[in-house]
Amino acid sequence: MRTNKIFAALSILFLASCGCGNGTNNNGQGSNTIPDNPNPAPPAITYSVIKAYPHDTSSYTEGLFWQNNALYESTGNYGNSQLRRNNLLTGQPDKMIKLGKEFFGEGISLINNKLYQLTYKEKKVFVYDANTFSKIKELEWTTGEGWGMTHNDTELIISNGSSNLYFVDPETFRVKRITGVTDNNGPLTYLNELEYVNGSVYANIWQTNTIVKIDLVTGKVIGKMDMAGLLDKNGTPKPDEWYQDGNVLNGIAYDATKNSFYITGKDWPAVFEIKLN
Ligand SMILES: [Ca+2]
Repeated sequence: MRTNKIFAALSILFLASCGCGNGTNNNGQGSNTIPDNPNPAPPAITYSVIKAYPHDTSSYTEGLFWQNNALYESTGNYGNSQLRRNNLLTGQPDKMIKLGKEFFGEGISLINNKLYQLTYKEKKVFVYDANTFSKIKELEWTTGEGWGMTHNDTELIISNGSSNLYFVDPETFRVKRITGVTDNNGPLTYLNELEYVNGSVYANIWQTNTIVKIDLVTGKVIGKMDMAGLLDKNGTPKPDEWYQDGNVLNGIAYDATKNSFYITGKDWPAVFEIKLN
């Protein structure tokens, strides 16, 4: 018995000295130590609004990009999902097709003269001829939901509501690699509409007024754009309830010729041309 008591006493001493109990912080550092922040908050990216263009207020924007002097748009909601090629000046499409009412349109991208359109929960990806909008084939997206899409030189880049970006072979739709996106608070979820520009991806964060710039090598957020009040400041104010109904910021397109971005949201009355400062 004496041996056991000594052993128990030594055990308590050991636990107290090594700090193995539940009261110790996880990084093994003393509670009075303030560690250097290895991942500071990303810097703000400021912008200037150049011009406002009309946007169809029945377009629940889920995908947006600029190419061939037109604004390509995918819209969501069951029964009102479309693929559109819009005239920037009028907001109206010169080409448009409607999806079946059982499909909710999501991200779009154009690569190798083919247009790809994700669907939200239906796991279908529609592939169209970029000129005629005639459907070439259907593919499957089974890695969660379909949210945003853009592309680099050879790969489609897809978001699904998580903190990951998926790099996908356009022909096979196989996921080639995954990049986890983090900011100073850790993994950044709800990455939504995407836009690839010169090695970075800009992403809308769902249900916020924030667009982040992501370094695709590290997955780190390297800049943050605060788009709060964009409609209000530019003459089309909306009450808070309107945004709470889901009409949130969502839609980033990049026009390399002008070095401008076009920014809109779900059912918004305007598309804003902005330039980064
Ligand atoms: Ca986009």
